[in-house]
Amino acid sequence: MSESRIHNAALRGKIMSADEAAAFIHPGDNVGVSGFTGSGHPKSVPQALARRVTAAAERGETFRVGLWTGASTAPECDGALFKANGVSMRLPYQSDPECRNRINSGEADYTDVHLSHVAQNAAWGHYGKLNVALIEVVAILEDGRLVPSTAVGNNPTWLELADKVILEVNAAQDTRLEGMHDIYNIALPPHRQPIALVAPADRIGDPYLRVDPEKIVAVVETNCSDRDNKFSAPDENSRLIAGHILDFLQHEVKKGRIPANLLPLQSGVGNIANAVMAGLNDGPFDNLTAYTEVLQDGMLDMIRSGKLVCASATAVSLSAKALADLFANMDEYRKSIILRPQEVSNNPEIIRRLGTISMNGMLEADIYGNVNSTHVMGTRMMNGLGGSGDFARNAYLSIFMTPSLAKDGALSCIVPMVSHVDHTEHDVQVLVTEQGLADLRGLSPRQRAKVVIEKCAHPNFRAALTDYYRRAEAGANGKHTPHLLDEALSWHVKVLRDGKM
Ligand code: 0RQ
Repeated sequence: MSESRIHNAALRGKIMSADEAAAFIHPGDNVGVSGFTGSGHPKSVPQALARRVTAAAERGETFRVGLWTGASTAPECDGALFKANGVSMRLPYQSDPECRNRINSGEADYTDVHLSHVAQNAAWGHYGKLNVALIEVVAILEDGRLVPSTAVGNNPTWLELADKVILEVNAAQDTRLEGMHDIYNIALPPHRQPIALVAPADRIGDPYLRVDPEKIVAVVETNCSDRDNKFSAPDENSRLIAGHILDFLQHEVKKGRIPANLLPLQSGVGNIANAVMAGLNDGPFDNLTAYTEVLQDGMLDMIRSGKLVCASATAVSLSAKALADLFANMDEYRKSIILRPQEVSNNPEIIRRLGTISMNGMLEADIYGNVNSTHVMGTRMMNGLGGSGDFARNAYLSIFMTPSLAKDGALSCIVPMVSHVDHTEHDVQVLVTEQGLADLRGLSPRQRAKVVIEKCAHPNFRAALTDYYRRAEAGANGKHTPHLLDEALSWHVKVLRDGKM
C-alpha cells in the first residue's frame, strides 16, 4: 500500500516494521498515542513495545513508559502494554480491564483529567516531557500533511510537543475519511482567542494534521480494524430511562425554554446512552444536532434516518457493523459528521455557548444530587470521568442516568452520600433512573432529597433512604444539607462487609 497511502517519497523511505519503530521508545519515555474510545489508536507498535517490555523483564530489567492518550484505546494498545506491566503512568480516560486492574492494584499510577484539559496541561508541562508521539493516520499527503483517522483526540498536541513521531498508516481505515475532520489549534493564555464556532456544523480549521517532517522517525504500515464496540439492544430499564428523558424534553419544548429541534445533544459512553439515542430516533423531534465527544451506533442510526442533521465529535466509537456501514456510505455520512480535537469537542466556551443537552452515565448519585461516575465503593477506579465534567458544568441541561439498582439488585444507585464525587450537586440538574426523573433545578438540598428519593430510588431502598433523610433532618447539626456523618457511608461499608446494601 505504500504508494497509494504514503504519497511523500521521503517518508516512504522511513517505512519500517513495528519492532524497528518500537526501538525508538526508551524506558522512562512518555508516549502520546492517538485513540479515543476504541477508535483511531495505534494497532501495531504498542504490541511491539509490549514485547520489548516483556523481554526486558526476562533480563531482570524494568521497562515502563508514561502512556498519554485521547481516551480509552483497545486490547492492542492499552491491553498489550498493561498486560506486560509496561506503563508507569496513564492518563486520561481508560476502560481496558488489564489497565483497570493495574491501576486498582496500585501497580500503575493514573491521573483522571477532564478531557478538555489534557492538551493544555501537557503543553504547560504538568505531565513532564513528551518524548514520542505514536499516531494512527489514514494517509500521508505528498506535502507531508496527515489525513487523520477515526479519532482526533489529542493528536495535534502530541504531534506538536513530542521530540519524535512514529506514524502508523492503517489500510483498514477508509481513505474517504479525508475531509471529515476540522483541526483547529487553541493557543495557550495569554494568546488564546475566542473560538469562532457558533453551531455544531461550523468548520473553523482545516482537515489535516501537520507535523514537522524532521521529527518523524518511523512510518509503520498496518491493516487492522478499530475495536468492535458492541452495544446490547436496549433493555427494559434503558427504554424506560429514554422514555423519561423524552417526556422531559417535550415538557421543556412546551415551556418554550428550548426549540422544537432541541439544543445540540451530547451523549456519553455505554449502553444506556446508546439506548437513549435509539429512543430519540423513534421520538417526536426532528432536525436534531449533536455536539458531543463520541459518536456511537445510536447517533449513526439517527443520521441515517434523517433525525440528526449534524454530529460534531472527536471520535466515532462504533460496533464493527456500524463502522462497516459508515465506510460503505462514507460520502453521505461525511456531509453530517465532523471530527475535531478533543480540546474543541469538549471546550467549555463552546458548550456553554451552544447550550448542549448532556446525557451521561453514572455509578451512583446521592439524595442531594452529587454524582459518582468513576469510583466503585469510593476506591476502585472504573473508567475515569472522561468528558462528563466538561459537559456537566457547562451544558444547558446536565442529565445523569443509571438504572436504580446495580449488581442484580444488591446495590442501590441512589445512596445517602456518594462514596466519591465527580460531579457536585451544582453541576447536576437532572437525575434519571428507570423509576423516574428528578428535575433538581432551582431546588434546595432538602427539596432535592425528597424528589430524588421519590422519583429515582428503587422501591426496595426508598423506605431506608427516607428513614435516613428524616433522621438526618431531625438530628443533624446543620439543617441545610442534613447528614448523619457516622452513618452517611454505612451503605458502602455494608457492601464491603456483606456484598449488599
Ligand atoms: O459493572 O461491567 O462489572 O457488570 O458498573 O455499568 O450499567 O453497564 O452502565 O455502561 O452506562 O456505564 C458510569 C461506568 C456507566 C460510564 C459508567 C457497575 C455495573 C457494571 C457499568 P460490570 P452499566 P454503563 C463521555 C462521557 C464516566 C465517563 C463519562 C462511565 C459497570 O457511564 O464510565 O461519562 N462514565 N464520559 O455493574 C458499583 C454502582 C454501580 C456499579 C453500576 N452503583 N456501584 N458498580 N455499576 N452501578 C465519554 C468519554 O468521556 C470518553
